Amino acid sequence: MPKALITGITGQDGSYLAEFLLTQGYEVVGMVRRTSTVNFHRIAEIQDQIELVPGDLGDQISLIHILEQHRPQEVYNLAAQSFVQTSWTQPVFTGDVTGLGVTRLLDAIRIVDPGIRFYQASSSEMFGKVVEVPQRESTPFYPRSPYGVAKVYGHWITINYRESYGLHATSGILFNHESPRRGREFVTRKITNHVAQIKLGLTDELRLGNLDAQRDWGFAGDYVKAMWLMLQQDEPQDYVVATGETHSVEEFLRVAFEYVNLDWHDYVIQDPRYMRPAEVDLLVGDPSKAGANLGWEPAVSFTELVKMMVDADIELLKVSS
Ligand code: NAP
Ligand code: F7E
Repeated sequence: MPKALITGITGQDGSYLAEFLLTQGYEVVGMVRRTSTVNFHRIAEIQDQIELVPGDLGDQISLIHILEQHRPQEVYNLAAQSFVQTSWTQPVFTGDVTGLGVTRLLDAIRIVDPGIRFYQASSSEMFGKVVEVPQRESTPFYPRSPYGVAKVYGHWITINYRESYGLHATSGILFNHESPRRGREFVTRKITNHVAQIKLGLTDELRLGNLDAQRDWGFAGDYVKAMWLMLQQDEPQDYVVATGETHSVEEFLRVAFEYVNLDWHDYVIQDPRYMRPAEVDLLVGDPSKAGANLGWEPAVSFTELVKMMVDADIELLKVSS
């Protein structure tokens, strides 16, 4: 039975990837960091089918021990300080975990077993102030936040370990992907959570920042399959994973509110607290390489994604109220 280690298993993508790998017959080991309160809600349903081990991307000894003890054939590095806004208030921490953490893990692999196949969660935030539309694997990077800068470092150190030590190390340059398990601080989930609250009479306002930003939003459940496909290839290569469509925050708002027969103009307040020091205005990926080499394509459309998230948030609030 193949064995995979997932860092960031308690996050959105980690939980979907763990479920997917279980369906592929994998033994799944998840690295979790010590927290004062247990945060296993996303993996609660599969907790008895996976093994959770303590570790932290900031602590290289823990990474070496985990690899030595569990001997995975594949490592998926999904752990990161992943919230762009927080990266301005915690830029050094973000650089340490999201950037240097990749080196710690790659070097642990080099020391323990250089035959391990490695996946790095790179990001469309590396394209930032875009120099080409749509963005593809060859598009130059121009990150616009400490998070984006840290991801560029993680991306290049992955390439460097591949070229220096011959590791099967690849990066998926994933564009925004969302789901009912998305953290509530990200704009899509913030919107669908508030639409549900407003619909159920629990609040009457939604405070947001820049409504003009455009993103290429897909469904996380589709995107984790691309991660796995990348590690099944003989030759390690980097891939853009995206839908090829872009939509503004305002459009997301409109579709979400219209779905429950409300007009977003009646509830949304623009609040400078949610504006960013530097914005990424337009992201749209070209996933044709992933289509051609991996046979990957997204299954869930933009409108289906918005409706899925609104439905799930209404259901969640009904159950908890
Ligand atoms: P997420 O929900 O924020 O999950 C992040 C995970 O990283 C959590 O499990 C978190 O653990 C863990 N983590 C944070 N700091 C850690 C540390 N020092 N040591 C060990 N674990 C740590 O993120 P996501 O949306 O699933 O994204 C997964 C990865 O893809 C991230 O690297 C993200 O930057 C990247 N990415 C995401 C997107 C997207 O649109 N979702 C797009 C491109 C790239 P706790 O639960 O303990 O906090
Ligand atoms: O912002 C705007 C905000 O925080 C999207 C992460 O997964 O995807 C994610 O990063 C847009 C931005 O995601 C609010 O200014 C307006 O333009 O949902 P977000 P993100 O910054 O695109 C990439 C690919 C990653 O790699 C990251 O890890 O929405 N926006 N008003 C707002 N954003 C938030 N969060 N909150 C607002 O109130």
